Amino acid sequence: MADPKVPAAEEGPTRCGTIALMGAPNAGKSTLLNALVGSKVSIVSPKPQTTRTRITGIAMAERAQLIFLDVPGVFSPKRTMERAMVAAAWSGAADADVVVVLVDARRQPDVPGDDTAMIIDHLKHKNRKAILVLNKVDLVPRPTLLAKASAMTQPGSPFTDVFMISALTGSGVDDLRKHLAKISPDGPWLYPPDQLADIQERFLAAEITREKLFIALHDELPHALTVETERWEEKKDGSVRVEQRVIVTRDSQKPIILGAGGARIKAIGMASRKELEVIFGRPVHLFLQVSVDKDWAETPRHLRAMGLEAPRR
Ligand SMILES: Nc1nc2c(ncn2[C@@H]2O[C@H](COP(=O)(O)OP(=O)(O)OP(=O)(O)O)[C@@H](O)[C@H]2O)c(=O)[nH]1
Ligand SMILES: [Mg+2]
Repeated sequence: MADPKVPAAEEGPTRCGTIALMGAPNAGKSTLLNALVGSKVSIVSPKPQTTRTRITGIAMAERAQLIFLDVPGVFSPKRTMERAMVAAAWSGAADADVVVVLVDARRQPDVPGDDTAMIIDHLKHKNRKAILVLNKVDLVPRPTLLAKASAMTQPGSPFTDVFMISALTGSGVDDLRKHLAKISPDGPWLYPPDQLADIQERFLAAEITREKLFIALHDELPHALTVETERWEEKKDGSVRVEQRVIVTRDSQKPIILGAGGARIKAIGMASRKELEVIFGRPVHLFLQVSVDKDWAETPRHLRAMGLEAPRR
């Protein structure tokens, strides 16, 4: 039987909008995506540059289907993978009907050339309007927020509206979703109305393990690794056997990830498995291997596994 909460397309006119969630690294874009969709679709960590490719999450708001593109943060890229990440962020903006610029409200007033300023300059250059969303309001006193909102929406800014939210607590997220539904263009839904994401299971499973690694490891190590799902085997008993490889760039990084007697990789694997069982709703047998490939972040095959296009030289 159809879920009564899920609207049906034949009941009346429909709207469909694609919304890019842009912002500096660590602004809270993936936390916001998950809050808007109401489900864990994109990984989150306290480290900047967690999201490496475009992640699509879908939400229904009344008669509108909202297709959210969570993209990597915008920063000045140096390495090949970083350039591919920032290119994915700009292409998200190009493909969207609406651009939301998420700003960590604790951020100091605009320093020219910083990551958010780069996004604002890009929007101005493309003559595009956007919605400003000040995030992390749970950490900032209200007068500071108002001053920031006013400073960022002076004449000449690309912003048509300002929202103040906490993606973490959910404060203000409903109002933002309703507004986005209201301004979405008329059009048919592009996904079934009960679909929450457009991600392959194998990729999502690798992302969840990468999230646990990002949370457990420090300094540059998270940025030096990638995770790939190499085997995905459905078992007759309804469980799934997942084999993943963690690839690092240097021999010296391997023992850090393994930990004394393999304790760290075991804890990481257990945290990932537990979450995968919740996401996929069935038992998961997860096997992790660590190997070294100093060039993985420059190799098109590994970038593609992460959902990135290798940038042209
Ligand atoms: N206190 C507070 N923390 C938040 C809020 N939103 C996000 N965070 C935290 O900010 C950190 C970064 O969140 P992410 O959602 O990964 O940020 P992102 O913009 O997707 O980051 P990248 O993918 O690296 O570009 C995490 O530790 C979140 O828990 C918020 O509203 N309040
Ligand atoms: Mg992110």
